Amino acid sequence: MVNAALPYANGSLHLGHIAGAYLSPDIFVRFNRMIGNEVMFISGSDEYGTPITISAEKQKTTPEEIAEKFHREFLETFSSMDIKFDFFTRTSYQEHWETAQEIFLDLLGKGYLAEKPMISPYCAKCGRFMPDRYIEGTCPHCGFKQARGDQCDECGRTLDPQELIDPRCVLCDEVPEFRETSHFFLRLDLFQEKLMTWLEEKNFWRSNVLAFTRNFISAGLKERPITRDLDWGVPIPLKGYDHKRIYVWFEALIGYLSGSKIYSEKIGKPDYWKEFYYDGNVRTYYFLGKDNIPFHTVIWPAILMGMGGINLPYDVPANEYLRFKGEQFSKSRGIGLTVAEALKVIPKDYLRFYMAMNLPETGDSDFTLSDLQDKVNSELIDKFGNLIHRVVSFITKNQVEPVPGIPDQSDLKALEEAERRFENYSALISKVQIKRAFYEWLELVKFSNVYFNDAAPWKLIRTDRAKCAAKLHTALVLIEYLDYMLYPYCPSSAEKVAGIIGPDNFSSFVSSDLRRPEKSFSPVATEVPFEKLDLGSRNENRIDLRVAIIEEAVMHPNSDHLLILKLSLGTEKRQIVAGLRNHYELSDLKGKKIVLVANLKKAKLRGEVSEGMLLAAADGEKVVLLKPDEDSLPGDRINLGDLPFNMSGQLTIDELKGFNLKIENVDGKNVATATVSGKQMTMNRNGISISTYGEVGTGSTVR
Ligand code: B3M
Ligand code: ZN
Repeated sequence: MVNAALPYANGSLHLGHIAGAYLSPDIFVRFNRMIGNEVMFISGSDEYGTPITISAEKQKTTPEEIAEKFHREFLETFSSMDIKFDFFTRTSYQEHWETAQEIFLDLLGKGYLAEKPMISPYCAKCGRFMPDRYIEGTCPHCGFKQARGDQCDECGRTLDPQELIDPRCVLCDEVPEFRETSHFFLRLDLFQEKLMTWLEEKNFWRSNVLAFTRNFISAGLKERPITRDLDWGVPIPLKGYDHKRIYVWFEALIGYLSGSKIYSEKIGKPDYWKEFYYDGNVRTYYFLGKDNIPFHTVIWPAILMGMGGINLPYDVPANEYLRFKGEQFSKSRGIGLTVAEALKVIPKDYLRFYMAMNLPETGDSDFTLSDLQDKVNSELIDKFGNLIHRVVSFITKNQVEPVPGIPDQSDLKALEEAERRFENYSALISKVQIKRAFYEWLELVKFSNVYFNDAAPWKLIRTDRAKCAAKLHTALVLIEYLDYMLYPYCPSSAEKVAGIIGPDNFSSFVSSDLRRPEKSFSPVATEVPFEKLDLGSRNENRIDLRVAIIEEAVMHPNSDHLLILKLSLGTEKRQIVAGLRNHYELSDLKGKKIVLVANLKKAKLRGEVSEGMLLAAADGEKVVLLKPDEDSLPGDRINLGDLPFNMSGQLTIDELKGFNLKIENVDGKNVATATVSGKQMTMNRNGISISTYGEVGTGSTVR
């Protein structure tokens, strides 16, 4: 049973998600099926919880819309990467609600849930209890003004809404009261002993997972609230709890179970899921990023123990983080690539190949486009692709039929080495050491190149045709081993190679097949199986330019020439501080579309947060805002020439100045330009250049 963490349906998946929780299980599942094991592979959209409701608010839409949009997008994203679940469920399915509610009542009936009073923020104007996240105020630790009731995004500390200074309701700005309300708690404390005993058998777990879990439990398990004041979530199956819902981190975990039930129904075997959850011989794996560890090694096992008689997690191989040039992937801060953005320039199997070689299994790892290009070209293409090309083109050019002969020393050594590498590889993947297993493949690729060079068929062809045919046959057997080992990592490339060296399909493969020296091949002439990767000139466009719309403009309280502007970037809200007071009336700014540098380091100007900088042209006396084209929408990306923003993270003001932004006259029109790698490029949205609101002299600087 293989489960992968249910991603929140509130944002696009980026390569950090894939390397963190989804590529490894796909490789693990493909491998297990290849050697004949029976697997069920489940994941799905996690649609509830405040991440979705907050996104909905920001985008002035509904949580349903957000969840629907990203659930669809996830299905496309995973299939675009050949990540194939048996079923990708979603927590808004009725069957999921029912399963979660059954378990809730089961645990309640067994005394594993307790109802207790709790102090919660109540907003008189909104007329209801507010979730912690909906209370904003000044952080008592760092003074950040937009701290939230559950966590301060500035200093990262978890908070209780009562700690906030000047707390306000984010929806209506009212000061909340703190009233008593009642919630259900999971009695985690009752499972302390059983969990500690269960952990004793987990000495094969990854050390960071085991250490984190042991610390978490030995710190003493307390009862944990599992209901919240929310309208968006799975309803509580009891009377009198209208504005309350089951907490996302209780019901989402149940999504694995409900997903396997729905899948079993879909394939017409309604009880199939029971074979995976009640048969003690079945191993259950949970793949996730490290921030989800305690939910899967403490909370979920406790729920399962409470249910009784159902399989507990066998292994929870959590990965660490993938970083992009040293910074953690983050969509909102424009660091790293979404899957869709990466696939625009890199074929899926090259992404899978590089991420598999670079999996953050025991520590964070770095992802850079140049390293990807080097590794793919040197390991996959030059070594493996080239070997196939040389062997197959020699056979087809010389019309030699590769047939097994009497193996000599080097042939026996070759078959023995292939078997040895395959066994190591199998043992490593079975222990979920996906990256290390891949290096066994790389070693066998190198060995196979040496074998072919030493065999020197181009000499044998003249002196001993039979021996030549035998050498070529052994070379093809080596390539077949390599292709089977590659299949879990790069399935579509492996299938392509299977088509070149001789028709085969991977679903029927069992390792004993490889010891079929009588195996016949029918290689077909082909161009080199893989195209070299050339990501072109290094894209040095490090400016994340976006269209933004000014929703609000007010005077800065502590300055006479600064303004505070509240912007919308479509899915995001930003506040910036701008020195426009002497150039624009406030009323003239509201509703204006502007050009924003979105990846500037966050700054504080006279005590007010500024997340980014708007661009305007200045020619001495006038300051005129840059003007995106009529059809542009907030959030649209603005490129420099044909160079999109290269997702390389944040920029300082000085680095921005280095791009020498200025107004140039292009085809009779004054437009905004920037200099990248020595070339002057026009700012444009889909080819439409960026002009200015009103006249300004050619050569004016833009800042
Ligand atoms: N959605 C957190 C996350 O997306 C949460 C995982 C649920 S797994 C049941 O990282
Ligand atoms: Zn309110």
